[in-house]
Amino acid sequence: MKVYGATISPNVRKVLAALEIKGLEYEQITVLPATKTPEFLAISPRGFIPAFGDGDFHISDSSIIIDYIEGTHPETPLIPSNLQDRAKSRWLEEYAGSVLFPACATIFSEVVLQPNFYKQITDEARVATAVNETLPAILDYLEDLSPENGFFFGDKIGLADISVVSPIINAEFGKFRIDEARWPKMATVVKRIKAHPAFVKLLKAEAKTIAGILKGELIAS
Ligand SMILES: N[C@@H](CCC(=O)N[C@@H](CS)C(=O)NCC(=O)O)C(=O)O
Repeated sequence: MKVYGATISPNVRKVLAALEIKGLEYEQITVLPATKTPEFLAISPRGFIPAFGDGDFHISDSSIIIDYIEGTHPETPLIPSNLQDRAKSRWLEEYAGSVLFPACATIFSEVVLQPNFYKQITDEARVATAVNETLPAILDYLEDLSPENGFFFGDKIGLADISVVSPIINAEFGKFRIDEARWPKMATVVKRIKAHPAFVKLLKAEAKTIAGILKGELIAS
């Protein structure tokens, strides 16, 4: 299996985490966001990362890729079998992708990419809105859903956990921290998910990429 994308992207990280948790072998091929070559557009028509290949089969979008992987490799399931938990897990993935990800991506882009990679001035007002207005409302909602122990749906890491943590990691690269006094369950579950061996491995590899970006180098992986 092949995953096309840059590891520092939250949506690519989601797919890599799913493969790591399932213990599957894969090849990661570096493709930057908004790549519009004919070859890449053929497998990801919007030029978005991640894209994915399994033999001759190609598809894009992290949710759809993980759904495919879950179907082809059902061992170590990432989605609960109980139908109501399954629906809630998918909802959290959707919420993380459509609401949490844009807020976290704003922080990452403005604080990390703009000054270090694009050599542009950080738009502090955009960052302040994300940190002081957008994210608190999101974290209030997620705090209510966060478990006291274990993961979002039981004692095994799954799709909801991967989906929620991946964008937060990017906000943290932009120096955002979850206030443990205000969102204690959320802060704890995020730490627990990041301590899973799959995330430990991925974040170790990403540390090099982030160090490169901070030095203004091209994204290496
Ligand atoms: N719903 C998509 C979103 C993918 C996405 O937004 N990818 C970003 C990088 S994190 C991208 O490739 N952006 C390119 C662009 O905006 O042109 C997924 O979950 O895979």
